[in-house]
Amino acid sequence: MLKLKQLYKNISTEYITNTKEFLKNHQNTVIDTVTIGQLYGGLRDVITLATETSLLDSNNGIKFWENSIEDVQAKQPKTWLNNTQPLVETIFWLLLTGTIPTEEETKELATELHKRLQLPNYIYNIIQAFPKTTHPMIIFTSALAALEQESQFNKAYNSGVPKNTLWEHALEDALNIIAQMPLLVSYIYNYLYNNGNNPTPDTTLDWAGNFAKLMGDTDTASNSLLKEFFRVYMVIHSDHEGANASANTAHVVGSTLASPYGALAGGMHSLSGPLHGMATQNALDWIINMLNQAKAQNTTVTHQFTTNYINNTIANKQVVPGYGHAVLRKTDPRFTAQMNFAKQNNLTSELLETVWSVYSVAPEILGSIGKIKNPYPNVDAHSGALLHYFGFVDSQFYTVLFGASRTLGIMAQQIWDRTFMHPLHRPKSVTSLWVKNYINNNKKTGE
Ligand code: CMX
Repeated sequence: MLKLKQLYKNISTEYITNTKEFLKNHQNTVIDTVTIGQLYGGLRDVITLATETSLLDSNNGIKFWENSIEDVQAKQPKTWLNNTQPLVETIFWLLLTGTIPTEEETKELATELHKRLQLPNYIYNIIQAFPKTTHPMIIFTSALAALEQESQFNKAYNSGVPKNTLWEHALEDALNIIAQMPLLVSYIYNYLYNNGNNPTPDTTLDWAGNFAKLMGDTDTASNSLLKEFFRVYMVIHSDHEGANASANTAHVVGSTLASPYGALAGGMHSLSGPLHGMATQNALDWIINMLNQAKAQNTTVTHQFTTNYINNTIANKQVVPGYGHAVLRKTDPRFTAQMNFAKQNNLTSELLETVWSVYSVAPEILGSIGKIKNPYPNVDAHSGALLHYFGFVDSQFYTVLFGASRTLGIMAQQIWDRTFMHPLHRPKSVTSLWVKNYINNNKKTGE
């Protein structure tokens, strides 16, 4: 048995047994209430899910189990690649088991993923059937939905396996999906932007190193800058607790016992909205548009220019992409991690400099508007400028890259969901008439 599977089985069995035993006498304990403001306000702060893989703190950002991004960077095992950034294998291992793998375990997982690195031919045909003007997220989500044909989970369910073994089949699908991701994403990219030229995979590398190669990295060093970039990029985007829009969507779909492929396809549709993952595309386009406007006016992006540009965006009833967050109330550590990566590697470009100069003034400007709860940048404010630096200039593709990374967290969550045997996710909704009656009746009864 794969060491990851054995370890997960041991850890999750003990964890879930202890948790269920602890919860047995607390079924009616109240930990949250809902106000009318929250009911009509996207359920902000309402606890609706228990998800094990990560937890988001409004001031300190994401922790994968107990580990911040910096902790993962500090604790990662030494590997055969001379890398400085943590590997996808390391973060997936951590998300699934709450432990940091050894070098040997990392290598075993990398080898296992390479063994599963293949796509059925019909997926290539489906991708090629799309006009090249199609948004890449439409191609990506369509391909994921089509790949459900390969689901081992569905086969097992339909053959009548017991419910308490479904997690094993979710794990099978998860490993296949993660392994397939570099081929799927690079194939879409090369089809749309690289005349269909697909580099050969390099299975001596890790997941992200091989992905960099498939995306055009010509530097053969195992720790080339692009490989290191994709390592850190994939790690920081991998998971953002369970109730963010895409993971939550995947949770709901998976709770119907649709396969991990179906859950992921649903989650990726959710990621493709401009208030969520599509903000990564919009944020770079917004910065480029600002630079173009400044150039057209023979000026530079001064404090006053940025203020006017932001105010115009708001006056046009649009959002400033890459700023604000439903949970975070400080600068997103994922923004900082990318800025640190760029500065530590002496990366400079007009776009990077502009992202940093906007960061130095935008929080004050956005804060002065009054209504925005978090005037600080989120992850999406930065990633586009770095991707552009590495030659990925087609911003429409950025959400697909975000999706490839978020697959890691969503897959780990699906496996935990099936191991916990969480039931169908089906909360209660009410009508506004019901709400009015409830308020009126409570007033009458003085409650
Ligand atoms: N620019 C302009 N207005 C903003 C804003 C921004 N960046 N962020 C929030 N606001 C506005 C809201 O639209 C809302 O306005 P109305 O009252 O007129 O409807 C008001 O400020 C209050 O919103 P909030 O409570 O601060 O923010 P929410 O929790 O409702 O929304 C988010 C959070 C992320 C959707 C919002 O900040 C936003 O639209 N940001 C820009 C898009 C973005 O970067 N999304 C990516 C988030 C990270 C990710 O998922 O990848």
